[in-house]
Amino acid sequence: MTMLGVCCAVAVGQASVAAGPLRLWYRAPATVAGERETGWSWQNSRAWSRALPVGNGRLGGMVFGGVPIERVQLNELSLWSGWPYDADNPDAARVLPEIRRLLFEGRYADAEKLTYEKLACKGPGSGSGNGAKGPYGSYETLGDLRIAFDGHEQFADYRRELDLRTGVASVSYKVGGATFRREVLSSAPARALVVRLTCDRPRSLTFTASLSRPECAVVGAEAGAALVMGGRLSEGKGIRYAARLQVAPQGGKAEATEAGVRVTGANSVTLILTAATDYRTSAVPSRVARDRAAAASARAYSTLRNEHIRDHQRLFDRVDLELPAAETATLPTDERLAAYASDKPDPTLEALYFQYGRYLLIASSRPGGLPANLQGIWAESIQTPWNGDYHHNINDQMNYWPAETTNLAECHEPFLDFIGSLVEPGRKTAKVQYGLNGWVVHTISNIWGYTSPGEHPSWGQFPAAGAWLCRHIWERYLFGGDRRFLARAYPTMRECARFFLEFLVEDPKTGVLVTAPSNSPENAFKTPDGTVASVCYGPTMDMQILRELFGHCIEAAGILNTDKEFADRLRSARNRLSPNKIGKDGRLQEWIEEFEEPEPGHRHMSHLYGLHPGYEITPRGTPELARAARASLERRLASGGGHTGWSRAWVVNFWARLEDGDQAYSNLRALLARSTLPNLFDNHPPFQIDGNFGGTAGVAEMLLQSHASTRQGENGQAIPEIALLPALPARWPEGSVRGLCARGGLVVDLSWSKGALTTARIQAVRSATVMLRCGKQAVVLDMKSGQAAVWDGRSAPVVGRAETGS
Ligand code: FUC
Repeated sequence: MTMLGVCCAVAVGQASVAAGPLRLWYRAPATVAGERETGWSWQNSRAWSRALPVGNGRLGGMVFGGVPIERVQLNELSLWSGWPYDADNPDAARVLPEIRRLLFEGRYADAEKLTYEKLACKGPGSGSGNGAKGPYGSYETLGDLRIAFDGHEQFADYRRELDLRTGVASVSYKVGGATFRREVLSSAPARALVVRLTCDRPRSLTFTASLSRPECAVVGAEAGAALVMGGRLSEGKGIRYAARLQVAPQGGKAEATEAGVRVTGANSVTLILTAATDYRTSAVPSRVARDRAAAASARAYSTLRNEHIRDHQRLFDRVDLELPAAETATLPTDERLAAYASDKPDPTLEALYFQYGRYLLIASSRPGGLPANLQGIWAESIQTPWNGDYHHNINDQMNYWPAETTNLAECHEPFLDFIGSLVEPGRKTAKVQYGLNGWVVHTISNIWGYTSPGEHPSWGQFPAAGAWLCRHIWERYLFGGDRRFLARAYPTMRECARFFLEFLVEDPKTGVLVTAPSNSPENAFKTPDGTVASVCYGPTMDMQILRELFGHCIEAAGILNTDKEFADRLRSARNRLSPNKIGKDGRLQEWIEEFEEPEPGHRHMSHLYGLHPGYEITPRGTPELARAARASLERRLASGGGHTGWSRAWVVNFWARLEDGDQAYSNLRALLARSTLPNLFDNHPPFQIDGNFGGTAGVAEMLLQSHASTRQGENGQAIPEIALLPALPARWPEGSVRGLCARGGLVVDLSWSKGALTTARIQAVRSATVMLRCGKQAVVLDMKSGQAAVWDGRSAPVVGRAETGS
């Protein structure tokens, strides 16, 4: 190992060769003959799974590219039915000791029965994922913009695409020798969705544009070729919303009636769509939509387009990934995916999928907004599957796995804000449900501050959810190093830890501290008397999560120079938490006892949390546990695990952390081949966006890791380890990546050839001492803020002043 100082200037920012085309494209519109639109259904239509998403973090559009009728299905991220309601159960705290006694006596079925009767939420909860008409509510479609073109029944030379580099969806086709072109974008700076229609033959654009929604919608026409749609959800008790369409033709005429805006004989047309709700604001939605439309309409389309692209590229262009091209790379995306599923290699499709996850995060999660939900911001019907809510037992956390590592820290913010917003309702839930201080949230939340347990304890009694969410605060701090952010967010972590200090209870048999009652998401076990139960105490995942939360709080208190006594209490509780256990068969145990599993291939692999996203199990730091985690993973997969999209994506991350690139790769392949829809949306089924984000995170994890540390020197100082290409698969012998982020404030560019690192460039945004690791080689670098290092994985690295820009 070598310790290096500054010796020269190092050029950075020139690692990547030209990037491959980052486009999804198709030869046919996203329509399926004879299929009815869903309106209310839990499923998305097949056509919708072919449409292409645009979004500005708030306003989403699914572009079908239809001819003669274009349909852009619309969403606004705060458009939820339901309302805030008190679901905390006043009976719960009283029965808590009894439930615990039953659990500790091994009477799991009885404990579960009592939990169902007395500890579950009051009222309908999430309505088993059918909450649209109840208080829990559902994320809902905003409706549809339709553009019906006159005389376009016959068309030729059709193509539609989504360009990930610009965030512009486009459609082109010919009718009778004239070429028609559409572009659709959702602009963050303009806060509007914009459709641009052109034709190379003058006065050829004649169409009717209309707005509709399956329910709760009144549509009216206004002067200036505008349509306004609005209403109030939940039978007049819920949210108010408005959408506005403003149509500006160049040449020709436009006139609005309730049936739509009729445009005749235009040369080109710009349609501006804006929307707003009164969620947490007193502003009137129709006025907000009108003001935004007025501001956007005052700008030329070319200006709107340029501003949108600049804004999008500021985020998107931070990362490039180059992988070997394949023959099928030139095919339309649906055909390419089909070829891939029939075993054709296509690494650039994997790179496209990686970048698509980044695209989707940029389009669905922007500062000031709500976080990306189960479907990001794209949902076709009134009753979105699982209410399109926030599930905190894997799903919304997975949404944000790629945020920091793939250089999109800003996109993490809505999630961090959302976590903070749970503290107040969660404090009440802690008091009512358990009679305790601090705050708690369970498996699910809506936008109304729902923190109570779910209606079925088998999945809904997961009190460690908030502690899992808190790791995102700590991760933000590790990547960003912003002490002020930590000071602001620390109380959320501390109050969460406070709850657990009080909630933890001693297992009378062993004296360890455990959570009770809880579940190991959403798995079941066979109790000693043969019945199947889910409610348990001290599941491995809870213990891993709490070791982490307490550790992070202790560190944060040290950094902020506060709460010394509290940190001491956390330290002693942490040491008493039930440890990871390895079962007789060599697997990591999921529960405190070695139970038989009725479903050994269960999609959740919660006890592997310590391997990923946690840090406590690493191949070099805890080899025995890493072997046990591997054995658990192998058994899960051999029994059919990884069958939902997000589950498969998690498996990619597990293998990456186990530094097995080929296994990570074959599961990435399975994710694309078996759990991906024609528009590259993840297919749970149905569509659920977590798998997209988990897949993107998995690819980043294969190329760069920064969660582990090595102890060095006489006093065993922990040095963060930056692992370069820790899980590079044989199928990616050549390649390069630019702009990935490592904890500690490092930005990393890598290129490799014949499966070996050729150059790594590491820029330090903050001063840091780190160990670079590549295979068996390791060097310690002492880097100052603004410096860069170049290393080939063999010789001594060169550290110098970073010369950014090539
Ligand atoms: C979790 C998972 C399900 C689904 C739901 C939205 O509860 O167990 O598979 O993803 O969230």
